[in-house]
Amino acid sequence: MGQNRQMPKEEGLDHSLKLLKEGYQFIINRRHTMQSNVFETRLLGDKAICLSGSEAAKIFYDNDKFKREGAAPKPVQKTLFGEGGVQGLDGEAHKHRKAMFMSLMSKDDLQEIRRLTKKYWELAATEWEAQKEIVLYEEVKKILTRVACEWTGIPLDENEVAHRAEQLSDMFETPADVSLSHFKGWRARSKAEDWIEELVKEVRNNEREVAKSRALHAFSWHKDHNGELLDENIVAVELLNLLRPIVAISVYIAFTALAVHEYPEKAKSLKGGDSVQLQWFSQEVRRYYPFFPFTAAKVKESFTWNGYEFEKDTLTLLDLYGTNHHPDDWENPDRFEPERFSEWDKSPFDFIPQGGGEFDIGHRCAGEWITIDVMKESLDYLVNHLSYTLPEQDLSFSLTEIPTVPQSKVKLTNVERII
Ligand code: HEM
Ligand code: MYR
Repeated sequence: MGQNRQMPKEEGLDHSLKLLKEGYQFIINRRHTMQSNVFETRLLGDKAICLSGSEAAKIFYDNDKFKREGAAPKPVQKTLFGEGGVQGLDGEAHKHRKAMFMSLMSKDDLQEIRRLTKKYWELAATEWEAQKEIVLYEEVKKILTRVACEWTGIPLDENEVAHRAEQLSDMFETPADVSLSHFKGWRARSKAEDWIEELVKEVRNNEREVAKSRALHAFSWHKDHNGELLDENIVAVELLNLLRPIVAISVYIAFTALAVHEYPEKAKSLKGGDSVQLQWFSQEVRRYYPFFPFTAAKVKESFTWNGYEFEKDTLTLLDLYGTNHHPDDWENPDRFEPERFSEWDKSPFDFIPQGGGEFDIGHRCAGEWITIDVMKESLDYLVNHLSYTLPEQDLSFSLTEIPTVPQSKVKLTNVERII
C-alpha cells in the first residue's frame, strides 16, 4: 500500500459552463495540462473526478466502486435517458432489467434488423433518384425510424415518419444544449412517452396484437426482479431506449459517409462487400469520430486507487472519446486506420465509444451489436449499391458541440442505385 497523494485539481468554483463550451475537448485539455489520467474539477456546483484511458476505465466499471443511481444530470434525464430507466439502476434491479434488453440481441434479432436496414435503404434510395439533392443525415434518421419501429413492433403510419424521426432525434440532439432548443428535447420526450405509453396500455388491454418476438410485447409483459409488471411509463422509457438510439446511429452513418469521402484509399477495400473489411471500417468510424463524449457514475463507497482518494458519492466522468484517442492505448490515435482492428485484442476497456466493461452486469451499451450491424449494412449500401456525388459543402465538424455532425449534414447529388 503506497501513501495517499493529492489528486491533480482544477481550482475554481465551478466549470460546468467550460465543459459545455469545450465539449469533447474538456477532459482532454485538462488531462494534457495536468499530465494526469485522473483529476479533480468542479461540476454542477460539486466536486467531480474525470478519468481517461483503459486503466482508469477498469476501475470505473468495477461495480464495488461505482454506482449509477443519481449520476446522470437532470437535463440529460429529461431529454436523453428518461427517468426510471436502466441507465440509473444498480445491483439486482439493473441485472434483471438489462437482461430484458439483452434478450432482444440474439442472432435472429440482429439478422432481422439487418434485413430491415437494407429494405428501408432500398426504399429511400428509389425516392432519392428523383431528387436533385438529399441531406443524408436527415434522410437516414427517417430510414432508421422505420427500422426501429418495425423491429420493436411499434406501428408507424407512412405520414408519421418525418414527425417521429424529428421527435426521436430531438432527444439525442439537445441534451447538452444551453439554448432554448434544449427544451425541444424535453417536449419531445414528454410527447414520445405519451405516444408509447398509449400503445403499452393497448397491448395490456388486449386491444393491440403484436408478435411475441417484438420488444413492444416483451417489455409490456416483462416482470421485474420482484415479479411485478413494470409501470407503463417505465415501459415507455425503456422502449424509447431502443427507438431513440437506433435513430441516433444516423450520426455514425453521416460520419461513415464522410470517412468514405475523406479516405478513398481506405474505402477501396470495401468494394465487393467483404464483411471483415466492413467491420474494421465501421469500428474505426466509431473510434475516430466523436459521438458520446463521456459517461457518468458516482463513487459507491470511499476507496483509494493509485494513492488517490475517491470519496463516497463523488460524481465521476469517464472520457469515452478521449480514451478512444488515448496515446497510451492507441498508436497514432489521430489517424483514420481501419486496419488497426486486425490487431486489436478486443479489450473491453480501450475501445469504448459505447461504454466499456461487461454487457450483463455492467452498463455497457445494450445496442452495440445492433449499432455495428446497422452501420455495416449502411456502409455496404453506400459503397456497393449507390452512386452519388458530394457537391461543394462544408464537411467540417465541431469538437466543441455535443453531439456533433458534419456541418452540411452530408449533401449528396446525382444519387442512383447500382442494380
Ligand atoms: C448505454 C452509446 C446505440 C441502447 C449506452 C452508453 C453509451 C452508449 C455511452 C452508456 C455506457 C455507460 O454508461 O457505461 C451509444 C451510442 C450509440 C448507441 C454512441 C450509437 C447510436 C444504442 C442502440 C441501442 C442502445 C442502437 C438499442 C437498440 C442502450 C441502452 C443502454 C445504453 C439500453 C443502457 C445500458 C445500461 O445502463 O446497462 N449507450 N449507444 N444504444 N445503450 Fe447505447
Ligand atoms: C442514445 O441515444 O442513447 C445514443 C447516443 C446519444 C448521444 C448523445 C450525446 C450527448 C451525451 C450527453 C452526456 C451524458 C453524460 C452522462
